[in-house]
Amino acid sequence: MFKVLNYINGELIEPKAGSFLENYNPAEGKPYSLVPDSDAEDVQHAVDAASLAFPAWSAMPVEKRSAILQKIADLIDRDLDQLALAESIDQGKPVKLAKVVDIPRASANMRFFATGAIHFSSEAHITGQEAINYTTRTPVGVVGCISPWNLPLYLFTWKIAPALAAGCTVVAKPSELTPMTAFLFSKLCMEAGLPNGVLNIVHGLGPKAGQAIIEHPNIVAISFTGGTITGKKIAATAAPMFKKLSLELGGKNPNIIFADCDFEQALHTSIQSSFSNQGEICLCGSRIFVERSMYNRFVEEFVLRTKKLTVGDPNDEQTKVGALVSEAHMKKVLGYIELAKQEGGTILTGGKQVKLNGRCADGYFVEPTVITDLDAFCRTNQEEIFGPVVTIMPFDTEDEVIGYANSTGYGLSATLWTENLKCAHRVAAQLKSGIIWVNCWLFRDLRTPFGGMKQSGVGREGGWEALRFFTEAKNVCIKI
Ligand code: TXE
Repeated sequence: MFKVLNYINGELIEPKAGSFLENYNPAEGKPYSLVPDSDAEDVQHAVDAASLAFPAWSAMPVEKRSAILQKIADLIDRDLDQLALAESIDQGKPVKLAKVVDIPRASANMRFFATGAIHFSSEAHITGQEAINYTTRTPVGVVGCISPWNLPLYLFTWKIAPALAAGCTVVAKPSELTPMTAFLFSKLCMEAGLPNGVLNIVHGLGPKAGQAIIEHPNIVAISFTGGTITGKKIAATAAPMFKKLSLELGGKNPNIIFADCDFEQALHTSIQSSFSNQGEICLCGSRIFVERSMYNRFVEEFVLRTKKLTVGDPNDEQTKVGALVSEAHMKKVLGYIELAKQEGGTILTGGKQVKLNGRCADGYFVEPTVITDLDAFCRTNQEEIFGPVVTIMPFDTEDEVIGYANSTGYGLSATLWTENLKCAHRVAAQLKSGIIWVNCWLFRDLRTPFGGMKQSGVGREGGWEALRFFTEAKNVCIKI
């Protein structure tokens, strides 16, 4: 079977212990490749390589660093079709989605931070007639980047691009469930002439290879995206070691629809924000709140359109909903649908596993599911499901819906639909979420800070925030 390899010190190599895990194609429910089951020894090798590479990479003129990273972006664009297919086979998403979202956003990440670093500047503060302060920002050193399985190359590059652009060297671990695009990416790095040891990709399990990265004393900063429970473990290990931490965790995002909205636009986008990538995006709006005067109309249309979404083979152009990432995850999602029933929910459409024919007969497909008649505080509406499952609830007043929206432990994103400008500003100001989208969803400007409040994480990624995270500030104060 095809073997994914680690990328350490510029070479593609097997893990030292020679052990591999099976990598599944979730649309077929079968293993299709092997992925290294790396351990602390492999991580040590990667840290050694990254430490050795750090002085030259951090001292390299930023324009030269930038040119290498931009070359990688060009190569991602060149290999768009191959990367999109690989991402789909690993993750279960429709190839078409990977082609228009995941892979283009991955090359955009590389290009944005590569060029951003050229314009990154530090500050000076003049203290009246008394002193001049200037701040230097230098790359922190060897950093760890750990990424999840839902948007594999997109989130992998989201972490490593600012780190590399800032002048850090990196030990990275993609999710063991979706290693293929990171493996292909390592080949692109070699082709682009990235110096040996600057980026090291160690594949393997979270509690083994991932934990070894978190615990390693020479890794001084950790950027992690994944589940909130994993985030807690990482913080518990890294905080007492005084590592810099950026944690981008789960969400249970409200999608608030006021009766004065542009109905068609709200409906169309809400279908996307509910079911894109099988609902496996931390920014999906999984709790829809609709103003009561429009509730019945919205629910009726929403269910009609949900029923039209084709669940199918990710290779098929018509497919809108592909496979969930793993059998375990599918069981978790189906378990939440059962919980919703026990809590008194009504399943208006969906609710079951989908059995397809042909090559996808054993795949992990779940019907897009719409649930009503639940209150905002039940477990179904408080816990992250991370699948093609949404609940819809009515509300009467602004204060009431703000209360519902803010009632979970999460605070990643929120979406608002209204044509009333004052209402939009008023409600946005009161929502406890890191991003509020008004009359849109998943719109991205890479210059903006990105991250969550409450249990959705700490730190902000994106723009200068990310470049700052990977640098250390020093202030020099000169008395005049
Ligand atoms: O992710 P994990 P899981 C949510 C979603 C999902 C839940 C759990 O609700 O159902 O999290 O998903 C690595 N030290 N999100 O368990 O484990 C792991 O190998 C270091 C939201 O599959 O958090 C992988 O590379 N690393 C999310 C990465 O962490 C460890 C996206 C994420 O996996 C580790 C994914 C450890 N001890 C899931 N344990 C989002 N915010 O987008 C695991 N890992």
